[in-house]
Amino acid sequence: MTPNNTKRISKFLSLILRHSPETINLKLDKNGWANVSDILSNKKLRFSIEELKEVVANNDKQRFSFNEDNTKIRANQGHSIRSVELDLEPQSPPPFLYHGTVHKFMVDIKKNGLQKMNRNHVHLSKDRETATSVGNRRGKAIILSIRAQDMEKEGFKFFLSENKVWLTDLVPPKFINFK
Ligand code: HQG
Repeated sequence: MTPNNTKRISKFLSLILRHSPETINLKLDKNGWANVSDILSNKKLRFSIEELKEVVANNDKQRFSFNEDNTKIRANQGHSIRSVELDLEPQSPPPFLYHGTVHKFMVDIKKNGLQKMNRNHVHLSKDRETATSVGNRRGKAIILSIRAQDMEKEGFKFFLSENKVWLTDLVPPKFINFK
């Protein structure tokens, strides 16, 4: 498969598994799983099971997972569909986690903390490098460090997605080191 084809399928999967399954009349269960057969029979973008497996295996951020017998697939994180519940166990975070953002959001973040915005969680990275590439999607990255363990001590829950993105519901400003 060409890199272009791989990217097209990956973007299509993000669309239908994270945001708009209705685009192809796809049904997700409450944990975000879809039937592989329903995806393969869609009319918008045709690909084979072999191509789908290749995209999932080689995806740069490991965005998607199959169930044990490869009959179901879901996105590991990044959903905007409010009804999808990933059903992850809370995990203890490291002392610090990182979030890459850009200047234009800083006034709001200082006032309201990190919010989920359109997604189901605030996404945090375990290292500055990853946070930098997340922030750079939107301009010149500003990296915020988050006192994650202190948050946990105050009762905030953290989840680690299958592809190692840290997820939480809200980061109040008092846990963010702005400089
Ligand atoms: C910002 C990608 C104003 C926040 C990445 C971010 C990640 C606020 C944007 C994953 C705010 C939301 C998620 C507030 C947060 N006021 N702006 N109070 N709180 N923001 O895309 O973390 O390629 O939903 O800083 O790698 O950028 O899609 O979140 O800039 O893992 O797989 O609002 O998406 O992965 O943007 O990225 P997003 P994100 P994929």
